[in-house]
Amino acid sequence: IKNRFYEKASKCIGEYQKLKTEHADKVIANVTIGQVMTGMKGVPSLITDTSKLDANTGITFRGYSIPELREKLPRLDPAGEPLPEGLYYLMLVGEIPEQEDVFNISKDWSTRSHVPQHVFDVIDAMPKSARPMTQFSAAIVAMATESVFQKAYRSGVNKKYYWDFMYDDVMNLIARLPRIAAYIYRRNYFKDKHIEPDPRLDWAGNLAHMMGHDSDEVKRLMRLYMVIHADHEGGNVSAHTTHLVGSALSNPYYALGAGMLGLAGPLHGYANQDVINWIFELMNEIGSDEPTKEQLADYVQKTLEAGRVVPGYGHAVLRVTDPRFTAQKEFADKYITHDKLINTVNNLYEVVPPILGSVGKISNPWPNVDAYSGALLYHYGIKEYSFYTVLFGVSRALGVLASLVMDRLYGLPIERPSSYPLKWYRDKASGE
Ligand code: AMX
Repeated sequence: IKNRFYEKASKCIGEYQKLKTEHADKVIANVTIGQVMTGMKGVPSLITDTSKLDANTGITFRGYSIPELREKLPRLDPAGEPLPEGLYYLMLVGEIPEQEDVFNISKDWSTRSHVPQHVFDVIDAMPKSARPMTQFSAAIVAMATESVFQKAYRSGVNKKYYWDFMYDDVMNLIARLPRIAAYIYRRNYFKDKHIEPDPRLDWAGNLAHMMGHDSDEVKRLMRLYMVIHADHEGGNVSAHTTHLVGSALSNPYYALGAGMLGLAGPLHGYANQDVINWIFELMNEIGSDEPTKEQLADYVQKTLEAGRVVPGYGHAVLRVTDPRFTAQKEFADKYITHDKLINTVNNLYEVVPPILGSVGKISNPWPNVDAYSGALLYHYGIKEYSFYTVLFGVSRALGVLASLVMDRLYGLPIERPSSYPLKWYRDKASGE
């Protein structure tokens, strides 16, 4: 895969250089004060090849939508879900892999999956009350002792080989994340009764196994979960942070650690636990685990009146129901017959959008990925929802780290946009 990646991606180095030198003055967009004041939305300023988000059709990975990926990517069992190893290959190389390529990545990651003892020691040094994302990001940063990229840089390696060392770091890091995540899970919720990896299992299957959820059903869900959360183009907080920190030539352990801390925020990845928390809060307040649509509507209104957001709804780019939500709903419709939490999530899908739509200022009233994921995990017995963002993080690493290898191959520079005092914008607005 490394050779195939280089063969394909190195062709783009010339293209990048040509754009940089021959077309540097070409204007591609105007920036408005509105864009600056609303989080730089829609300002084209990043290069990300792994995936692209369209406001009206959702995410595509190298041109393939989620339904297409669920059909085309290799899987273990014809009726099952695709293996995330295949998605990683697609993001990196740009082609749908063969079954053999995917098994090779599984084997490669399995051989690279040993986590150094000091990383577990760092986790164990924290109180169990430390949030799982605090433990997860600290463990990732602690693993920077292993960085071959950092060693190579310090020994003076030529910059044209950076990508090669980055590639190895990234493969090691991805291989070890399931072990770290499962360790935190078993530490926090199962009294430190840890489970060793099974080298015969695939990457996502092994994560479910090490968490102590060994059924085929959970492994199937975990594969779907790891595929749909892997990437969402370059501008979201976790992807952009990883890219930005990497642009200073920080090692990928630092870059991903920083990205994960961004993912931990409630407007981003924390929303997946917030949704479940909010649903239990509403069931508790209403006094029923099967609230009616009227009761749900009242509670949504109450949430808005309290100046809170309705978690799992809205998006910075999307203007339709998130296809990642739809993929999970289809999964639930296929495999789950009656579950009160899932029923409530489905009822909220009917109730919430018209209410948010009527507020006026909310750009997108439709559900995002986080509106469904927690209910599925909960149904299959992964009930510790304060852990859910870690699962999002394990998956998100696939996309942001594939991009980081490409960043170093293209030789992207340190990122450094300009900032001005508020007065400067005020002066611009009044034409001064
Ligand atoms: N509930 C209530 N209000 C909402 C809302 C929601 N679900 N979504 C947006 N709004 C509000 C915003 O808070 C903002 O209010 P303000 O003007 O008073 O500050 C206003 O509507 C305009 O915001 P926007 O342009 O529609 O959205 P945005 O691009 O600024 O933010 C997002 C996008 C996702 C942060 C926002 O929709 C939100 O907070 N959603 C709930 C949290 C959530 O589900 N996050 C997960 C997103 C997916 C992910 O990254 N995992």
